[in-house]
Amino acid sequence: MEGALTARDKVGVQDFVLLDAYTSESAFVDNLHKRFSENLIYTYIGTLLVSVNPYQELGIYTMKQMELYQGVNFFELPPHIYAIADNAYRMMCSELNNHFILISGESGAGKTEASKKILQYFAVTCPMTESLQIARDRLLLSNPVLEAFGNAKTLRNDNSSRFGKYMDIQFDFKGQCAKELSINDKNDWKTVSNAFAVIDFTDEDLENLFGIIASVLHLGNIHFKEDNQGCATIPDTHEIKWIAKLLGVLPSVLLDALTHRKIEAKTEEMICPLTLDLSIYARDAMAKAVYGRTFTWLVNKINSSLVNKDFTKKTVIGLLDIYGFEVFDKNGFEQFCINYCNEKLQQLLIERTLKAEQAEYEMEGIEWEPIQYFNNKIICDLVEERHRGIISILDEECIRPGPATDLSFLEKLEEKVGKHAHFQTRKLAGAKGRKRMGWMEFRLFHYAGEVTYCTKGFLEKNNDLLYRHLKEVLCWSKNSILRECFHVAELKNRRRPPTVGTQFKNSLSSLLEILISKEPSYIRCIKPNDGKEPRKFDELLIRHQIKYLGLMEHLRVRRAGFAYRRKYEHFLQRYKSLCPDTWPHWHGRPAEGVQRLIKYIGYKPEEYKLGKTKIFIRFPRTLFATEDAFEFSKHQLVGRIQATYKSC
Ligand code: AOV
Ligand code: MG
Repeated sequence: MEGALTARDKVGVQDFVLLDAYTSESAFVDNLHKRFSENLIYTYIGTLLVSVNPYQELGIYTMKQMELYQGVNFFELPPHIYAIADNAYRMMCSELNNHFILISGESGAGKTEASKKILQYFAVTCPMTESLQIARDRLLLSNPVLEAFGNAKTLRNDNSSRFGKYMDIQFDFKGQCAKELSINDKNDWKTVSNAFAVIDFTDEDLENLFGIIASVLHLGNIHFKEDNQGCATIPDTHEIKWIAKLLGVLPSVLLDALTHRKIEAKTEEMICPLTLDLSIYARDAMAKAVYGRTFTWLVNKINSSLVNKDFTKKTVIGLLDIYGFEVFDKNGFEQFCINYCNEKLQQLLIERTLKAEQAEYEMEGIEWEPIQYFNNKIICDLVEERHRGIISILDEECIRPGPATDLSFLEKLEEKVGKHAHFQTRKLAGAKGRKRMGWMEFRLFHYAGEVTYCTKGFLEKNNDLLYRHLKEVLCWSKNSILRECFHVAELKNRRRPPTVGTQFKNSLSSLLEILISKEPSYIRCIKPNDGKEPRKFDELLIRHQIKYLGLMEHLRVRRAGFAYRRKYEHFLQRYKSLCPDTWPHWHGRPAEGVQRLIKYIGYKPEEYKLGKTKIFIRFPRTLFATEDAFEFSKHQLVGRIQATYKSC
């Protein structure tokens, strides 16, 4: 009917590939907005899922929904995170290869929630043997435990992940029976303590663990004073006594280690007092080392409780929920690391998406025009290149003899990478209407936008050295967790441990190695507003995220070649009712059936190409028309069946 609103006008299209004005960012935003207003938070770009945080419970994660999506072809149902999970699972089963689901987006966009939904979906819908159920419960319960220790409230998110989490979900093909599971991931104390019991923690473990956490809190309360010689003292030893008791060390030894430093000359050891600043540094370094290593211990402990030896075939779906791109008013070393990590993941996405697309056309023998895109490798190199990148420059500044400061590091940066197209020095800042930079700042042009970093604290955070004296105290602690975290062997090792920046770079590179060997699925999360409010669609904020998530680029890539591709079998299965030759059964080769079918419904040569195993459709309108015809024929069929039934 002319003039009437179609469903598409009201709720938008469920796949951006189907947008007529697909190059227009406004059309993209408009489609997202329409859907968001209807509480439709999920939209596809091909097989990539775009998700907008609703900041409210929508009732779309029920058992019923899980059942609905189980084993159903990807495009047959409205977009959902369950479809992504199910698709990855089915591909893994049919191709017997490993997959990973990468969830990205800025802080508060809904990444952690998305990863939990996927985990729950697998837990509920995947076949399980008895012994696997135990492993599954442990995996699910590791979430609240890790969140209790690894998350924090930030300006952007009340439950912000401060650690990157990658987990492999292993699947066993022997099992048959999925049981319902009650899932409670509320981050409250009861859940956490319950979870501890399931993941094999003894009472002693817990006592030691909480002793450590309490000691870190008490460490923050220690105050130093300066004596007449400029040396640090601790006038009130009340806190020291508590910490010593909690950690199982002698109070006098701890006090000594917080205010003195051991220096080794060739054959002898000298003890010299620390200044006020150095004592504060030592205290903070101790708190960080104790908390950091205990967290690593916790992760290892959980991992060992998850090891399952019962698998016949081990294929996995990896789930990566990582801290999102962060821009605050003041950005320090932590934001620098987080944003570098996001830069690397973006690179992976670009390479994998474009490469995969290109490889598929090649494999299927289809010609296509390569597409221009911004490859952010140049920014990754700026940060991580050996000897020349920012991390290397920072490391050099940390180890070189002589006085090095955050400012001298900044000067080195300006000298060595000052002319880089993605770096801006203080001197150039303010030009061309850009915001002026502060005295200690530099600016990076990330793929996601510009971020101004303040170098204050960079050296100290990168060094993060725990004085030997304090290490000794911790090695001899009576707390068994701490003894596992701090080994005496470490004291004998005179080599400097790698800096925090380098450790981060290395762990990122091993993560990427794991990911590169697996088949990817992507979920891109968008935060609709800064106020954590439901139903509020802040267009400016969303446009910015669309840009830096590279969604328009991704869409262009999907559209540059062919909007849709489908295996001959699947295409035929869905649309066979449209052609008398193929309905109700086609006994020949599927490719031939598809040829008959599209000839019958009148596809023009420029509208499609036939690959080796798939049909490629260039324009969405072609698919629309086919889909509409299919819907129409379905109603007729139903009508016919009803009519027959009535006449009986
Ligand atoms: P993040 O993981 O992307 O941020 P979260 O997943 O923690 O963000 O989401 C932030 C908050 O948004 C959650 O605590 C929920 O209140 C709400 N939320 C997110 N997704 C949904 C959903 N699908 N349905 C309902 N509410 C949702 V960070 O870890 O800070 O980068 O570092
Ligand atoms: Mg998170």
